[in-house]
Amino acid sequence: MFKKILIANRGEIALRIQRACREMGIQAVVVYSEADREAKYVKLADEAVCIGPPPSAQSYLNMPAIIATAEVTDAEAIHPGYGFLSENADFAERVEKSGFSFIGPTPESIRMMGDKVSAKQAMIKSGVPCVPGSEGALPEDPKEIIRIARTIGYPVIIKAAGGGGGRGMRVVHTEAALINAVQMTRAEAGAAFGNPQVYMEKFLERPRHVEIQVLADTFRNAVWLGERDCSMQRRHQKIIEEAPAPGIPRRVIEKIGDRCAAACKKIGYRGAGTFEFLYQDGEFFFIEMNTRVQVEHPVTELVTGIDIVQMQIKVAAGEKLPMTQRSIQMRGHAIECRINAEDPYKFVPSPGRITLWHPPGGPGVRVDSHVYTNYFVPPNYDSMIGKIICHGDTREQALARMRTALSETVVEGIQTNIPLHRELMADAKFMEGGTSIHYLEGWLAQHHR
Ligand code: MV4
Repeated sequence: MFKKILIANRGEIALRIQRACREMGIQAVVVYSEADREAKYVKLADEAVCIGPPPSAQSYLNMPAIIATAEVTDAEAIHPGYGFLSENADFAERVEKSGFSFIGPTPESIRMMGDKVSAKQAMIKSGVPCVPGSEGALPEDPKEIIRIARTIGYPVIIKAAGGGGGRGMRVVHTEAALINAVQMTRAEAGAAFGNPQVYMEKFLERPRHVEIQVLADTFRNAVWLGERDCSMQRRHQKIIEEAPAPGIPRRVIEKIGDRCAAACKKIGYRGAGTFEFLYQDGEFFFIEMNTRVQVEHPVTELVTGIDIVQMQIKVAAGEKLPMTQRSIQMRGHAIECRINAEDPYKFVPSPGRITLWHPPGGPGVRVDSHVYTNYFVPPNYDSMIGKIICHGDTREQALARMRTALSETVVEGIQTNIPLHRELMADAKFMEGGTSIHYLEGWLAQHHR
């Protein structure tokens, strides 16, 4: 096992990774920007090195500074967390070429999944069901494109191969609008991602976003750890996630989970990963794969009892996965509310000093946060300041615990989205379960315009 790991991230995930290290007896080195000097995880780390000014381009995205820090501190591995360099194949490659272990998949896997066309082709080959669409990238010939769209049937969606997470997409309802939409998406994709390739899919009108968590080791063992429903989102920013996904038959989930684990074995995947699906009318359709630990991993940890970050570290160190699929049992229900420093209804960021931080507690309540009373939320990064995750025997109990947790939570000095969460936890449709990816935006238009 590694003796020392460098954490190339900030905020709550930097603290989360540090806790995994501590439990495993591993020394933790953190890198931080000038804006994060007073962060708790910086004070708690075994070693901390300032790598640059507040803008991420000069700190958390500064590959030479991060790799140089690993060298001078004698770290053996680098954990990238989520965001920043976590899905950058070139970074993973440079880390490994410099003699360190990258705590994540191989650069080849990251590259394959970063290109949404090659990701989808790999999934089709591995038996994972995908949204009906073009076989690979769209050809140049407009006649061919029109023919493909007729075969799929309107509405269709044009997506950039280099996009993902909602960037570089266009919905097309009629043949008259098709060619222009393809050209526009190509031009934008070329400028934004340096890759003008686009592909076409049937546009699903009211899907849910349900994802499967996987873990794989370097011996071609792979398991899936259940699903998460992440449909409650606004502008591709998730705000509530839960496990299991309400109302989906277990046999349907089991079939898709087994396909995901089989795909990992087939492509030689290593580490933690997430298969993103759209779920509509009882069917799963693969859209993308994320090759990092995700913000919402705690809901899976609470229902499986498996520490996903520790597993990432173990398999990166060349250890075998300690569990088999049969040994994994799902227990109860977990819900996560992301706490953001922002106006709860206008979503304008609200950085500044937190004058009072009073987190919730009690049975089945977990708080993953790096903030404290007198902490200054810097304006330079994502507005998420923490997560409240509640577990219960049933969804109703998890929800009741979340309502209590939110009622106990006090954050003063900045605005947060806690009032929004309090309303949603008492919303009849949310309480019923199974709302689509469009629910929150419709709800906001109705309740807060
Ligand atoms: C789709 C879709 C409907 N049909 N693909 C948006 C983010 C990216 N991961 C894929 N996305 C979508 N792809 C087809 N064929 C609708 C979305 C989508 C969405 C997906 C997941 C979560 C939130 C979303 C919000 C708007 C659109």
